[in-house]
Amino acid sequence: MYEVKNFNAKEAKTIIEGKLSRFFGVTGQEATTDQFYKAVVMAVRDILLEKRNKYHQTVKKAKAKRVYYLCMEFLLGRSLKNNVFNLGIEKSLNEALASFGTSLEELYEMEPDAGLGNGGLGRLAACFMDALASGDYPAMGYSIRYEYGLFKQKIVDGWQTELPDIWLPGGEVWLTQRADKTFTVKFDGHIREVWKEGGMQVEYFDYQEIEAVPYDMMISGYGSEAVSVLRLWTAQNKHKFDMRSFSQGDYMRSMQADNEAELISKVLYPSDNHFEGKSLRLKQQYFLVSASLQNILSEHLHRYGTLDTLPDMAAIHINDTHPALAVPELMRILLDDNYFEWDTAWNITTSTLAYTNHTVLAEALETWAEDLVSRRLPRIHGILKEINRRFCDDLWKRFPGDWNKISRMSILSHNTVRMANLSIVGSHSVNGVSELHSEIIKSSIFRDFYEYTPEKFTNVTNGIAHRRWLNQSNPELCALLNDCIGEGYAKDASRLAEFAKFDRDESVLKRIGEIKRIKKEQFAEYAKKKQGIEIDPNTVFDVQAKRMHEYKRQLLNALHIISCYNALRDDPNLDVLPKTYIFGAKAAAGYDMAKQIMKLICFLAEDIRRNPDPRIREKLNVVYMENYNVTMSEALMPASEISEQISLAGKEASGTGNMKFMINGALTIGTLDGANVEMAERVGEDNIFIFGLKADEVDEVWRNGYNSSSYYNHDAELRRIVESLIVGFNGCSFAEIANYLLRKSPVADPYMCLADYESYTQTHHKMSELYRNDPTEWNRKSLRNIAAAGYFSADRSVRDYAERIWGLKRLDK
Ligand code: 26W
Repeated sequence: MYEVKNFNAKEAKTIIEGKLSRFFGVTGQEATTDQFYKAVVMAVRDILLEKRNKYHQTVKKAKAKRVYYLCMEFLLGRSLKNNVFNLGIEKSLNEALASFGTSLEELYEMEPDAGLGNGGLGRLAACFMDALASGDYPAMGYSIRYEYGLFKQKIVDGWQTELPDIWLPGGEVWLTQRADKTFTVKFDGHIREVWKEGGMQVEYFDYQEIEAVPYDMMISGYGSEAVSVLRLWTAQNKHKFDMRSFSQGDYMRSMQADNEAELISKVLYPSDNHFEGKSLRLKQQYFLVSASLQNILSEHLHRYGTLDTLPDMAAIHINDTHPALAVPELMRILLDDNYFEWDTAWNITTSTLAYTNHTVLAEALETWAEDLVSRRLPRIHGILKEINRRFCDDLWKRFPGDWNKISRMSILSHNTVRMANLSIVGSHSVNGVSELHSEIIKSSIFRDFYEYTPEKFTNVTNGIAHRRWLNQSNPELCALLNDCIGEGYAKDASRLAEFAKFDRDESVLKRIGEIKRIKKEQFAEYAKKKQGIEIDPNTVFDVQAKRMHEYKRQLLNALHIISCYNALRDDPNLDVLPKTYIFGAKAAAGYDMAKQIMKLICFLAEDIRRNPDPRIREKLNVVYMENYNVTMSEALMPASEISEQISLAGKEASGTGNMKFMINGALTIGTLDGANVEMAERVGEDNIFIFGLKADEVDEVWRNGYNSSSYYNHDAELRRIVESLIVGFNGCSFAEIANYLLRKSPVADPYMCLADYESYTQTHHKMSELYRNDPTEWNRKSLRNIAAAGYFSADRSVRDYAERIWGLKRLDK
């Protein structure tokens, strides 16, 4: 294991003073907190660089295979705490900082979140970078250095508005420009086929050139030798500044090319599970893929002198279909730049690439308009046509005459390019992200492909960076764990299982309750400071935190709260368990229904807050946390007692928030969807609260024609809730939502809130009863959840990928 040498408090102090003086011209007495933050980051970066260089030598010497993880999103959050923890330099730094009258805790607050992602897919990629380094796997992530990450959410009168997320001031200290690794990416222009000595060659002319300049970020492993590198590309105009226009006084024109080029890495698309065929997004995807592949291949060539061995030395991962142009781009580089024969090039391509699917929602599946692709990327379009021609020939041989099947599987169809089909055809491995999800893709969206090449399909259940979500976010719980089972679980999460032995130890169970209470108080303070909102830590914290989406059913949660509110309005003396329902969620900017649901929750919250009867307010509180992000999540997960994982079964590919709540001891109320299924298997069904239709039942109800009104007609409680929606909250009617649940067309209640309502409320009642009547048993279940959460560590996920998909070995010697 790598140890940071000579980094005691005295040495740390000298280094920090050196940075302060050289970069800011101040002494430790004069420096601001922001200057301390930057000085410490620079010191940590130096350590990371040294560790990385050493590891790099080891990888080189061992001629080890590497993984390259291509992803449009990395939702990193903050980095300082994670790196300090993983490098084990917390104590020295804190001692050094104390002598200046500051502390790491104070500096952590100076760091903006790097919000270069929307939700689950992006956070998973970030967790994987950490786990890869901790598992001593040689890994590099590739993405775009968006100038603006996911928008900052402001809620005005219940309505979400989006403000730019300015993260670079404060975030840029983590980035090292690598101008020496700049590549050129070409767009537009035309193709001409010409006969040359070696045969027919393709000439590409009149193209536009964009420069891809990389910025590297380093992520240290924990208790390991490795450092992962995340390389983020920035787009620049290759032909800097149009001097002629400028000197002719046409300033605007001289800037135009710069602006157009820079637009590519300007902003992250704030959309999650919804595809929009925007030209700029296509350009972003190709920009990422082309720069990354040029980089990977030129380094491979430099190292080994041939590209024949690429599949032996490199695994390139396509994270969802967003980087699927890696398939034709890799072919292009092999064919046009390195003169490979088609079949050899195809063999190398498919042996190197692997693809993970992260969603089954039809509206998320990317299909680009073929004429857009042919205009922006004419050479790539030509290669796509040839890939498809050969693929359809193969299909014709396997399924002669089955035109329907062939047209379903075709990559090009009805003037669109189907990115999922392309990803499957161009990869040697296709996986889903939970057992259920991996089964669903085989039997539904990718069924034809599964029947064609069953050996490609596999599952890797998602996992979380448990050191971030447990060790760093919940030191109080870790102190208890350390007392009971030692500290080994930080390195090996499966050792959390040893905690189960304490499930009859009253003092341990009591401490679990006390720790939860402390985390709730801390969160209440945080909410007060952030949003001026009062939360009573004596109430149960019931939390739903994730992107706002119909399929995740925040609306189902709201319907249940409305019913509780109605009951309390009928009888304010009702003897119920006092609860605070906490929501955190951003909606895609153009997603109206999601914004309507958000508004309902905010207005409901306000209505309750303004209720004149304190007996109601004491028992029911609803809080909508503004601008939910990674850092807020780190404060929220440890404070949660009930975790809402209530998507319509079959729709949530995995979920990873569910795992973060679980490892912090929250009890889950959830459907048998995504990874909830495996959580239930591991923790035992007595320790999780499962409700609602199962995935196959959902399909069946759907096949027989789902009729939400039948539930409405048979359930007086539901009728009362819908009535309340129409009457409204805080002076605003939500008749539109009532209509959405019951309308004639388009289909009413598309995510079946009404079908699952009864089972959901009953399960809530069961949980409340348990909490009130048997707090010890509640804590026991909490303990069992913590003990069973080890499997859901990203360390285990990346090990699965490494062994079963990438063919990587860990390099810890
Ligand atoms: C093209 C628009 C778009 C953007 C993002 C479509 C789809 C996406 C992502 C694939 C959506 C996403 O984040 N999916 C989530 O991935 C997580 C990690 O595997 C899973 O845990 C979640 O269940 C899944 O919704």
